[in-house]
Amino acid sequence: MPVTKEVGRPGPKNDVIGGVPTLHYLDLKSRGRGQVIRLFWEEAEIAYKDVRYSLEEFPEFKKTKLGDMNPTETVPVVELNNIILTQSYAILRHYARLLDAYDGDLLSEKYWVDAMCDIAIDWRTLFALAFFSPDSETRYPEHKAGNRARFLKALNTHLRRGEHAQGGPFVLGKKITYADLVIYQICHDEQLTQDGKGGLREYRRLVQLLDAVETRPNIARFMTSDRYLG
Ligand SMILES: N[C@@H](CCC(=O)N[C@@H](CS)C(=O)NCC(=O)O)C(=O)O
Repeated sequence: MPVTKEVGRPGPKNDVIGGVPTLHYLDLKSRGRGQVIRLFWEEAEIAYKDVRYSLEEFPEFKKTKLGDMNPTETVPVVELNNIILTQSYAILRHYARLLDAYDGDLLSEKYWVDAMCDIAIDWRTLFALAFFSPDSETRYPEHKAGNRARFLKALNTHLRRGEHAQGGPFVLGKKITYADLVIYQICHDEQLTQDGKGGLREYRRLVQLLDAVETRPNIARFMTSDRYLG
């Protein structure tokens, strides 16, 4: 059976979003598309219920409960007050709008935040294809030298040049957004935030963003808690 944990105490932000949401996701330690939603809720002080499905039990639930909730039969799925939300990045954008935070104020800022997130989405798709491929022994190293290097360079260049990113450390300068968390999580899952970020020496502006995410008080507390599973 999936393991369910209640995380945090419901506070004012839960009132804003209408209660305590439930996340259904795979038990992939602190990794994957669902983890970004957990990270967002940790940052925003939203208490949540965390339901984790092991890789062994997922196929069964995909055909039943999860498939009923989500026609694409994928996770993450979020439930709150009998409303089901699917598609991880649409979920993050929805919560940013509900909180009126984490996605900028000006329309041009919102565009920029969405665009930076979309680059990380494209990167994650290629990462997952290579990493989980039956030929991962050859495909993942190819991905690291090819697509991954291309996305790192693109994100770093955008962050250096982008009008709204000037002064850093985040995608929107001083304001943290959901896109910072999405970028953080793909770098984390590619094992680039660990080991002193040694693989990111060429991407100093990106490292500035990652360091700033890690030192947000709520994120730092999470990363050093027993909820962070690596
Ligand atoms: N675009 C979707 C992709 C969802 C997705 O592919 N989820 C993966 C886990 S990260 C999944 O459910 N894989 C299992 C499967 O497809 O059977 C999203 O962002 O939510």
